[in-house]
Amino acid sequence: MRAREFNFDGLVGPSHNYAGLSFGNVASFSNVKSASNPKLAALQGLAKMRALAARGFGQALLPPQDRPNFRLLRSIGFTGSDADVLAKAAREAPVILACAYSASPMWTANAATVSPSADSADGRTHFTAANLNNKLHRAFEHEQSARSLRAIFHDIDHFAVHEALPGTPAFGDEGAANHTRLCKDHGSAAVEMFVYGRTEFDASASAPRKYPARQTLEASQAVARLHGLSAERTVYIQQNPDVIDQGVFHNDVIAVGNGNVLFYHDQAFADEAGSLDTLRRAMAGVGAELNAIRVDTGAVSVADAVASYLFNSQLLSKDNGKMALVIPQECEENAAVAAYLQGLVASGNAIDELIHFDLRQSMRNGGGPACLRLRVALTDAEAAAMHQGVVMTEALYHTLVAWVEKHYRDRLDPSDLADPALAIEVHTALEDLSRILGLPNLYDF
Ligand code: SUG
Repeated sequence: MRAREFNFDGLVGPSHNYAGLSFGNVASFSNVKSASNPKLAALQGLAKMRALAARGFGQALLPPQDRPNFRLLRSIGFTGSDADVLAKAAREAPVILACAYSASPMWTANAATVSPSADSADGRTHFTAANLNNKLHRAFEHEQSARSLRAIFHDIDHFAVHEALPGTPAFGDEGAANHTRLCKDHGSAAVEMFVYGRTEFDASASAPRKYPARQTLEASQAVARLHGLSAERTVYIQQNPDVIDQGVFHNDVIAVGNGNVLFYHDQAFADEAGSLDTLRRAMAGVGAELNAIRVDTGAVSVADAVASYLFNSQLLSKDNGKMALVIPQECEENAAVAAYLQGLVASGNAIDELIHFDLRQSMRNGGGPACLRLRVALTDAEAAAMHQGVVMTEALYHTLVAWVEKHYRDRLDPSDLADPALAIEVHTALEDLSRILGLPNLYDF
């Protein structure tokens, strides 16, 4: 069946800030406590959505989440009015206050894992909200992620939204950031490739030593089971623990796939040859031939890949049968990466175009173009069955720009998180947003 891929970009929330919360994510750690610009961050994200929608790519958005998370703050003993809670948390536990305020749901590649109807046993599109249990500031996102997905994909004849896996280390799940579909075209059955960083119940398996491996094999297997994927079309690949220790905290920082193309760094996987071989054999079963575009360390080092986010790009299928690579501006500014990309586009292989965006505000927290989007391949009937108010149009773009201009600050310093007015501003903005998107029950407030 014909299907079209929609990218659901995370609309950056009004509390976007740099709190250095993600150990193992180089950018997050490097920019800790610098001032952020939430307004600019949201506008940069909207500009990307608008441009890709204007090009005819399926584009929609996922809304930001309510912040601060008062439930979290109250559950750990902060009491009194909202203002009291904020004042006490700012004084006694400023890092936890930053966690409660994080705008991290903007990185929707981590919202869920998605298996389109062509891949699942019951012919529905399946979503499993990711528990993100490796980081406190992300570990409570899944409740609203599941709620938002259910609000948008409410038709249970077409869609199934699963709750997050149990939030325990054995089931560390980071969603689509470690998941790729490889297929002939978006509407046909695909090989679903799950990349994991460690195995909970195999003490002999290798694992990173310095930074955490956020995704476990056990979590990937559980998601595949929930989605009713067939064993022959499901492949589990171990990420190279050494690159996790160099700042590759998700597979989408070192590899990206689309259609039959896997664009990857030669150090991405623990066993490169074995992984490709497994993929090739599984893909033969769906009548697709793997086009592996390998980037050698000699051309782009792991450090350059992490600094430029070359692989945290979007690979988008175009009508001419080729693909565009959507990259952050940092790729153009890195000499090795820029030279590599020139050669790639000239090579006559699948990627014939580069589209770059200034996403600096998100990048400074380790979030590039691919982090900012959740892919959902939908048939025409499924696309018609989802809530239409989140689909990016020129009109929605302008409405949201005006909404951002009205509600967002253009500077947030770490100390601003103690300002009780900020909590009220965020709340007011989200009330307004749920009306704009036509989703009155989007939030639990
Ligand atoms: O989980 N950064 C996010 C970036 C997520 C990127 N997503 C993908 N690669 N798909 C993370 O590390 C930083 C927040 C802070 O430090 O304030 C943060 O959460």
